[in-house]
Amino acid sequence: MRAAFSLALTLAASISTVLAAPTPDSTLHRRAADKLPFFFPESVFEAVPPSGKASLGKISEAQAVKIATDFLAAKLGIAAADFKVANSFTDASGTTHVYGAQQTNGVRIANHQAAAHVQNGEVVAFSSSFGTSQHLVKPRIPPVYAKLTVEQAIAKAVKDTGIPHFKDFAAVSEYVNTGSGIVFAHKFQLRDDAKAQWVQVWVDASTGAIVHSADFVNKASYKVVALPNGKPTDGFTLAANPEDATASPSGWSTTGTITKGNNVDASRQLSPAVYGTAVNGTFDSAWDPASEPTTDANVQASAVNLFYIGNVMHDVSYQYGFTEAAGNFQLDNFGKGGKANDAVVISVLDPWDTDNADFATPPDGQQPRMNMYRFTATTPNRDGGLENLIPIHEYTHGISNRLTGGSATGQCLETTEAGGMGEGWSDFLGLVFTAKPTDTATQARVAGDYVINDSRGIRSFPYSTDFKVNPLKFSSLRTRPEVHDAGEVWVELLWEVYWNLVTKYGFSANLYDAKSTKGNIVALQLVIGGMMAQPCNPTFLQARNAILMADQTYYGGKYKCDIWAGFAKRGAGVSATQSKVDGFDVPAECNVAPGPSPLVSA
Ligand SMILES: *[C@@H]1O[C@H](CO)[C@@H](O)[C@H](O)[C@H]1NC(C)=O
Ligand SMILES: *[C@@H]1O[C@H](CO)[C@@H](O)[C@H](O)[C@H]1NC(C)=O
Ligand SMILES: [Ca+2]
Ligand SMILES: [Ca+2]
Ligand SMILES: [Zn+2]
Repeated sequence: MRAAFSLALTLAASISTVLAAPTPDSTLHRRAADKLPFFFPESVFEAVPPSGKASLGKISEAQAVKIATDFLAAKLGIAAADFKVANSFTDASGTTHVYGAQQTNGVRIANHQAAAHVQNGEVVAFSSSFGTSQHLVKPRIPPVYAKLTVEQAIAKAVKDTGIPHFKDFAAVSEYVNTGSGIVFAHKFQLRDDAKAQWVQVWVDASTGAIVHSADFVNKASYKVVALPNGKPTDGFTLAANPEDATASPSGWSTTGTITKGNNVDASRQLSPAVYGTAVNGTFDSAWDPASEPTTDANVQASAVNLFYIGNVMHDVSYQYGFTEAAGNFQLDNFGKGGKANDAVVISVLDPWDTDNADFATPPDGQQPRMNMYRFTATTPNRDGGLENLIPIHEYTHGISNRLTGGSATGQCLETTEAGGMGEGWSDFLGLVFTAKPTDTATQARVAGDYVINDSRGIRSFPYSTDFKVNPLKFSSLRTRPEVHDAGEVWVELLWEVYWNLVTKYGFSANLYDAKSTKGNIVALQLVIGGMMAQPCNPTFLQARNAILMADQTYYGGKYKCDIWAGFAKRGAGVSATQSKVDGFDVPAECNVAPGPSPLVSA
């Protein structure tokens, strides 16, 4: 379904946001920079001039692979059987790319890599890290002989590095060129999720020394409106190495140079597409508030910020159960279940609309699309992609749509109440992700105030547990048939629950730690857990009950009365009815301190 952020410009209250000063708090991960040996012989890369006799007939990929391997064997002075193809594919131009490595005695030499590229039946270019005239020394290749077993090598490497063995990857024995000769080695992986370290090592099978390594964790920094900040006017700061190794084991950017990766593909969709770019691992940006959003520098700032927000949403929601198997958004699922090939496409400053944003969520395995538009209330215009609550709102549509009724169907938030909650969850996560430790329950939290340059924002009321700031109750649904209007009611119900939990159990700035028992973390887990349990097209009261069920399954019912009290304060208590009659009561066992009605009407 397609869900829009929408401008509901019914402004009833005039309360300004009270924003806390930006805090230096960080939810980022830092990893020990272990310096492991790495050696890779210098590669040569050569174009091969066309012979002028190229066949124009179409050849099969298998034929192209044979042409490539025959060429490489001749060029590198090895038998064709001593080049082992690792993978090949044919691109849209009809060029077949063939990649592989040297092997001897049936054993691969890990860092003797070569590739050839075939078009019209001819090699047009090749590269190699061994065997050419520029690789002066032809190293002696020792026999296949291991003094140490794989187990002994693993034990030694774990002890030397302090990183646990990663058992999902079976050990393989390979030759490796160390720069001072070729050794026979055992190859395996070490991984420490908690510290976000994941390396592949080659251990000399005679000496037990680590002789070569590959670091799978990409290091990159992003100059963005770093969460929990919400607006470009809060400033752009460098989020250093924010990628979560559990949720994103191959990192965020596939190449490390553009805003395209396993979870998110963020570009301005011109032809060719304009991606945010990185130099030396830094996705820098120089946002200029005095220029239109479409200048090169401002498009870069937007693409980088949207790539960051989309990936944070992926990584954080993963901790709460929006995983591959649950139907999340990834290009590659690493064999962990669910359907792949559905990274979120983010259209930066999409030209087709203004003053809005939207997110289309097809079933698992099909790519969702987030369109971010320009807002036109000001000169220069403003970019929705820079007010973090807006892309968080949009991404959350993806989460709620996939999780409700299962990931195979995208038709479970269609009725007014269900669609309203869809909008509500989206604003709610926007508030949760931009919450600061100094926030208070009665503070007015506003959505969309930056993009329209109006401190009242785009909803009817600011969100607050104070009835004088936000008077909405369950029964308000009767007069709020539009989904965003209905959604505001749902946010208020959730916001009361959230603050009951935060007031009692505290606040954690680290949203990645889903096991924490701090109130905001518990609230997020209950809400996401509820999405998984609720029926297709739930009513408000059914969704409330699903949250109570999630409390039972995740926490053994620990927060039951905090949840009931929150819903009951705004009329969705025990005796609330489907015809939207308020009920301000909680179950008898939660009535520890009977007092006046909790409703203080404004
Ligand atoms: C990138 O790194 C190289 C090598 O360290 C350096 O020469 C270059 O100036 C750097 N570029 C930027 C933009 O930082
Ligand atoms: C935003 O609103 C303020 C206060 O109304 C006004 O002074 C300012 O010029 C506006 N900014 C833009 C860019 O329109
Ligand atoms: Ca998926
Ligand atoms: Ca669904
Ligand atoms: Zn929406």
